[in-house]
Amino acid sequence: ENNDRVYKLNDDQVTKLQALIFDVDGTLADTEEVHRLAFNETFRKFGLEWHWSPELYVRLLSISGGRIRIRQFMDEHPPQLPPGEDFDSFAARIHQDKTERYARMLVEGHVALRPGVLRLIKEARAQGLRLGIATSTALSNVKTLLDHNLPADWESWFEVIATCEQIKKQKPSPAVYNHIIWKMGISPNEVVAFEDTENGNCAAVSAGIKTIITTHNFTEHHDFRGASLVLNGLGDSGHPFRISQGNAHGATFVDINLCRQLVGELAAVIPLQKHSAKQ
Ligand code: XBP
Repeated sequence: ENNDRVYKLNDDQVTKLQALIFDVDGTLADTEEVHRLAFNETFRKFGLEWHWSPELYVRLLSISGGRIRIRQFMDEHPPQLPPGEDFDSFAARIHQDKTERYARMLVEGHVALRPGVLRLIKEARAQGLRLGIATSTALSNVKTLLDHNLPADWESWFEVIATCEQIKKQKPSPAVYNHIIWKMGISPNEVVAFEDTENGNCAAVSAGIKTIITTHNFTEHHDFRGASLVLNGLGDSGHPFRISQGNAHGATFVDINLCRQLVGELAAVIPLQKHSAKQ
């Protein structure tokens, strides 16, 4: 009877999950508050009257990349320039000091990975999935965070680590994601990306990648249109996530199975609804 046949798509018709790509700040770990404190301590050291409150920082996070964030802030709050400096060189010098300060604070603060991050990365590795990092921060900041939160060989876990040093166009541009997909030689619809900001979500979605957003207090109000899931975190067994957008297919925490479902891999068997007699 045709109506109750189950159609199984053959392998080359099914999109298979190949890779997970992680943003860093706010996604792998709750680092934005440490960034904010580092910015403010550096401003004080440079004698600047600037103070980025949490409320102001929420708005400033709409600019990806700390140096550009400082430079744009300068336009509205022009500082007394030291001799021989222009806005660009002064912003770069301030940002360099902030980056060195941030590294110290990250280590002293023992900032840990967000719940579920290590579990998901290990599960992905165990299933042979490829891993990438797509971030607007500096490679040195990624190394500081992961040197203190992952085993010593962690760099070999990530096939591509794309940072603000290689990718000049920052999020919401899709450039960083397009770069990783190209380097990996895979299709964007075989990937799930993890982000925490509107810019990050825009960057991945416009690269054709499904996104899982894990929000925090700096970004929970952001507009995440186009995201597959918006959650308060990855969750863990016994610690279910809270969903604010999207369909988790009954899952209560993010695992590889859920990622496979998001790319459509596990929908390969499409049970046809029995046509009701009265049709
Ligand atoms: C987050 C950013 C970064 C940080 C500050 O990067 O936009 O600019 O806020 O770090 P992502 P820097 O979410 O892409 O990881 O000062 O090093 O930019």
